[in-house]
Amino acid sequence: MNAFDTLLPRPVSARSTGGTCRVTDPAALTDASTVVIDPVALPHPESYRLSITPQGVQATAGDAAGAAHAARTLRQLLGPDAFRAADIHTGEWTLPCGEVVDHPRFPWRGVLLDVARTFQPKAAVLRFIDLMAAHKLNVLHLHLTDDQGWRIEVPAYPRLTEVGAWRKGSWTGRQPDGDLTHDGRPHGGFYTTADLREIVAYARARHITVVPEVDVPGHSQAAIAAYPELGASGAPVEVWHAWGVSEHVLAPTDHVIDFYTAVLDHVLDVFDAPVVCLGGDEVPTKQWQEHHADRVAELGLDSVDAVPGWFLRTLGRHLAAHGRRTLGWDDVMDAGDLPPGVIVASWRGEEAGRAAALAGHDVVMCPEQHVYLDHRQSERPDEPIPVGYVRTVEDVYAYDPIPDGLPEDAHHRVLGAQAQIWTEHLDGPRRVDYAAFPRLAAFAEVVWTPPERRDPAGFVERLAAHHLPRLDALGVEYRPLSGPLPWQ
Ligand code: TNX
Repeated sequence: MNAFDTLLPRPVSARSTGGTCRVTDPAALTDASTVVIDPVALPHPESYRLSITPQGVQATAGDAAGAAHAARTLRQLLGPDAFRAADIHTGEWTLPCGEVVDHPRFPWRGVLLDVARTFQPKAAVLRFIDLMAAHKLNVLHLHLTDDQGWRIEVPAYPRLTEVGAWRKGSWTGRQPDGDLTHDGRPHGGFYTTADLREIVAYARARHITVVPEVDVPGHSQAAIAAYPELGASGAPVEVWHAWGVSEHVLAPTDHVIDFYTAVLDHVLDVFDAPVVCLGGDEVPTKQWQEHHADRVAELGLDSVDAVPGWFLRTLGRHLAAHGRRTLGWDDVMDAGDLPPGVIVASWRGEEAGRAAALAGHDVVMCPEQHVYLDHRQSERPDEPIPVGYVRTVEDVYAYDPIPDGLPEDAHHRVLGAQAQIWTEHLDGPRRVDYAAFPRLAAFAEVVWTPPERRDPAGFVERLAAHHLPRLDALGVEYRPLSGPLPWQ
């Protein structure tokens, strides 16, 4: 194995030329501002080239993101000590001599972090952004609202966070192990506008786009708890403390559209992403049947099943008027009549992604069978988070984002893939580490490395020998590949 084969994700091409290069100032070397930008020589987005000789390092990049990737690769080549927060390295810093030519396979290399079910403190989000950057991931999808919590401060509607950011829990004290249906603990938290601007700027400086999600018209009970007139039943509700899908959905009224339009105006002011996620997943229709049948007819909709599509089109038009695209979970395909610019997040398997791509939609592949990192990592009875499909690090590595059978002329519709970290059962940053790593390292290679360079056996070897020591140095509490598991 040559030294460059220890890199995650694996580069397009890398070869060792033997010998080493002495490094006097590793901090200067891993600073992207020292990389020469040459888009003519390196036209592919996010590309870079490294030439390391005993005389020194020549780093060239096609653009600023490529320069950041070059610096990240050099940091990996310096060894695990380069990932510590302070320099405790003894002896010389050296790099292996050789050549690297590299660029990513997909432009959307995403991770969803669910900060609604379990609030992740701002410092944890910033740390997570650094970890994403080290793995050359570039989209952070923040799931900011749900039945169990509203996490964005919206100055015009203070109750969204005064009320909607806090849930009581079903009893006081720690949730007993084994109860996977309720959150027993009181829980809450939210990001102020300044916090969110800071998160966006911090990510931007690392070439990571933060895609905000405001989930409508289901997964909205926390908003309804804050402002009951938003709800389809009109009844007062609490922020939900059960897991699953609440039947409390938004009312299909002009008032609700006006309210969410104002919320989105604030979101557009804070987030600079070209894409905003409006959710659209898992919407129970019972309350519309009971309370809004006349309104549904007045809107010219065939049935209550068409209401989620109406929300998405109406709010999506507002986003489009401000130059932003709508992302929606694949349930939005069911209602038909999906505007062409909508990007589909294919989560219920690969079929929706294939159908959406064939219908001319851009898609982000998020299949729960492959890339839901909240799902369990083994059949072991002591596996601490025993939900969902078993997905090992090897399973994640074996995933390919191009859906089976998608004709080649539609491949360009697949923008990339996204790993999901839902947090019903991840009660804080330590459990997020456990669920995310090292599976996210496998995922990073899936979305970066060309399929012909993928190598399952070599991946596990590189992971164990070289990448886990980097994660150790970073203080990441990943799931060990073998041996005792934490939280037993
Ligand atoms: C399905 S994926 C959900 C989430 C849950 C997740 C748990 C999607 C659009 N909806 O609300 O958190 O399963 O794995």
